[in-house]
Order: sequence, then C-alpha cells, then structure tokens
Amino acid sequence: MKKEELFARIEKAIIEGRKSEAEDLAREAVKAKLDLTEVIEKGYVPGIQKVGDLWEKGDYFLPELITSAECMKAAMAVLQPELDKAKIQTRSRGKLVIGTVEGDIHDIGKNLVASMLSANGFDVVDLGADVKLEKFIEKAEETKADFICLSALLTTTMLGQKKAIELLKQKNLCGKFKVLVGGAPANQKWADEIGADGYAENAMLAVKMVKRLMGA
Ligand code: B12
Repeated sequence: MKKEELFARIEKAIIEGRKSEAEDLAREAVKAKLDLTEVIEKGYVPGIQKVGDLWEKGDYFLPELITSAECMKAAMAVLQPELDKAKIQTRSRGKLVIGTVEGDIHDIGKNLVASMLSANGFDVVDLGADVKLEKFIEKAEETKADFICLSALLTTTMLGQKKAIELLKQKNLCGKFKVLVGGAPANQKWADEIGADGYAENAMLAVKMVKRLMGA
C-alpha cells in the first residue's frame, strides 16, 4: 500500500471510529518501517481534527467523539513503544513535566506532544489529565525538570495556565522552570499575556520550540 493511501485509510478509520482497523494500520505502518511521526501527523491527527469539525457542525455527538478518541489512543498504544525504540539519543536532552490542567480531561493532544518530545530524546514525566496546578510544580521540583508543559482544551480551563504561572511567581520559582502552553484555545498572544516562555500550535512545533529553548 502506498503511503498516501495508508494515511487516508488511517484518517477514515479514526473518523468512522473503527478501533481494530486504527490499530492494524498502525501495525502496518510499523511493519513498513514508515516514519511514525509522519504517520501520526498525516493520518491520525487529521482524522481526529475532522471528528472535531463534524462535532462542531452538529453531525457528530459525544458517543462518536469518544469512540474516535478511543481509536486514537489504541493506535498510539501500538506506536508509542516503537517511537521509544527509535530514540537515537541515549542521554536525555532535558526533562519535562507535562499534563492537562485541572478541570480538563482532554488528553489526545497532550499525549501527542509527550510522545513526540520523548521520541526526540527528552525525558517526559506525564502527569495525565485533570492535574492540580500544585502537582505540576511539586513534580517539576521533585524531578528537577527544565520545563512545565500545560495543556488546556477549554476556554475555561486555559485560565489554569495563567494561574499556574501566578503560583510559580508566588513561590518565587519563576525562572526555575520554563513554562510552555498549548491546546486549541491557546495562542502566542495568550502565552505572551500570561508570561509563558513558549507556545506551540502542534506537537512537531512543540519539539522545535523545546529544542530551541534548550539550545539543542
Ligand atoms: C476529542 C474531544 C473530546 C473527547 C476527549 C477525549 C480525550 N481523551 O482527549 C471527549 C469526548 C471526552 C470530550 C469531552 C468534552 N469536550 Co471536547 N473536544 C474534543 C475535540 C473534538 C478534539 C480535541 C482533540 O483531541 N483534538 C486533536 C488534538 C491532536 O489536537 P489538540 O488537542 O488541539 O492538541 C494539539 C495542539 O493543541 C498542541 N498542544 C496540545 N496541548 C499542548 C500542550 C503544550 C505545552 C504545547 C506546546 C502544545 C500542545 O499539540 C497537539 C498535537 O498537535 C475538540 C474539538 C476541537 N476542534 O479541538 C472538542 C472540544 C475541545 N471539546 C469541547 C467541549 C465543550 C467538551 C466538553 C465540555 C463537552 C461536554 N459538554 O461534556 C467535555 C469536556 C469535559 C472536561 N471537563 O474536560 C469544546 C471546547 C469549547 C471551548 N472553547 O471551551 C471543543 C473545542 C468542541 C467545540 N467546538 O465545542 N471532548
């Protein structure tokens, strides 16, 4: 099967919520030794984005959304160990604590950012979703992280990104950790407004930005 055909089938499997097919296609990509980053960016991500569009148009409802999200997770479970194996660097390029802020259970995008950073040689401590702001800071201190990465998908929860930076200031920890923000409602203007060190629109750009900030 041609690469483009595989990407199109992956996208369709995510949109139509066919979990075993989404997993099988991930296995096929691994077997064909394709660049898995490209497979994710050109197959899986466009799939879940189209699901979002369908939901916004009112063509999809919550059950479809959940099914597609599960397909995405199942496929990532196949791809993640392979991405880990492909890590070229053995010495860590830096450590990051990442999670979705409290009140927010969206974790697909955050997981992609974590996967890509990990595949690019960074040490990633993934705290999951709906994470208390204090916990980000505690873990960053405990693990001596370089970055705190805050994901938020809701306009309400993105305020947690601002609060986390305020909390760091209160604790006199500003400057100790670089804070990165992301998620659909965030943008560069928001990042500047709240005093974040960086913002990236997607997982690939997040890797680029972290590398730049680490001087790597
Ligand atoms: C899938 C989905 C769900 C799934 C989540 C499953 C999961 N495990 O994540 C389910 C069905 C559970 C869900 C629930 C809800 N959802 Co929802 N959901 C979505 C949907 C369709 C796609 C999100 C997604 O996964 N996108 C794909 C990933 C790849 O993109 P991404 O998340 O943006 O991440 C990329 C970048 O943003 C960036 N990034 C992400 N995080 C970070 C972090 C850092 C540090 C950096 C640098 C970069 C970065 O890189 C990522 C990869 O490229 C969006 C619609 C949309 N268009 O976004 C709505 C959406 C986010 N949901 C929405 C809503 C309202 C809800 C609910 C409140 C619905 C309800 N009434 O119950 C609940 C939320 C409950 C809660 N407390 O969190 C709204 C938010 C509206 C708003 N402006 O606040 C949206 C925008 C839909 C809409 N238009 O109404 N949802």
